[in-house]
Amino acid sequence: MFSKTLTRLALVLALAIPALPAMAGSGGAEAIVTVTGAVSQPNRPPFDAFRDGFFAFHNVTFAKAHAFTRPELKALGMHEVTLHYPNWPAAITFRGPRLRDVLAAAGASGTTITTQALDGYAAAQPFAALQGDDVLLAIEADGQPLAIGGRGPTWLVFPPGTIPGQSAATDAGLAWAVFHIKIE
Ligand SMILES: Nc1nc2c(c(=O)[nH]1)N[C@H]1C(S)=C(S)[C@@H](COP(=O)(O)O)O[C@H]1N2
Ligand SMILES: [Mo]
Repeated sequence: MFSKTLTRLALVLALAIPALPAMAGSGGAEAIVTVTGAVSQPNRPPFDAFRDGFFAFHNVTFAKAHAFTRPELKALGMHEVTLHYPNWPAAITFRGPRLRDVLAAAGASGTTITTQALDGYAAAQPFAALQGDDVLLAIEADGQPLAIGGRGPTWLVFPPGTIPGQSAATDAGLAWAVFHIKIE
């Protein structure tokens, strides 16, 4: 009877232990944005030249990084902001986590935030300027998930006047297709 109990215990452990990393991690969803550099809460290995092929393409390397899946971003708390820059055809209602909550989850601290997009566009902005309530790392626009090929996977959005010296005439500095956020 004792050995039967042990057998059951071994079976339970054998089933449970492989499940633990999946439970603690992404649940099978892929990372869509990665915060690299000055982050105190890394959740993935350092840059690897082979595995991290798209980072390598952009000459991005890092020792520490925290990668976020879409469900992880949603779990940080979804917020809404409606913006209409003059060079847009209409107002857009964005939803996503606040950038500051993304940064906090990664343990990011520094002076400069560089948001980098799939096309190579990169906007470097003061860390302090992007801490506001209406600075979102948007993952939805007008109720639709931001997609690759559109303006996704994420779009850094904020109102005119967020960045010192920012022009209200265009959305320059609002990086779309963002996959990488570098903290220095
Ligand atoms: N990924 C990406 N985001 C970007 C840009 C870009 O070239 N690529 N250009 C920036 C600038 S300078 C402007 S004015 C706005 C609008 O650029 P668009 O008309 O190319 O969308 O997006 C900003 N975000
Ligand atoms: Mo621009």
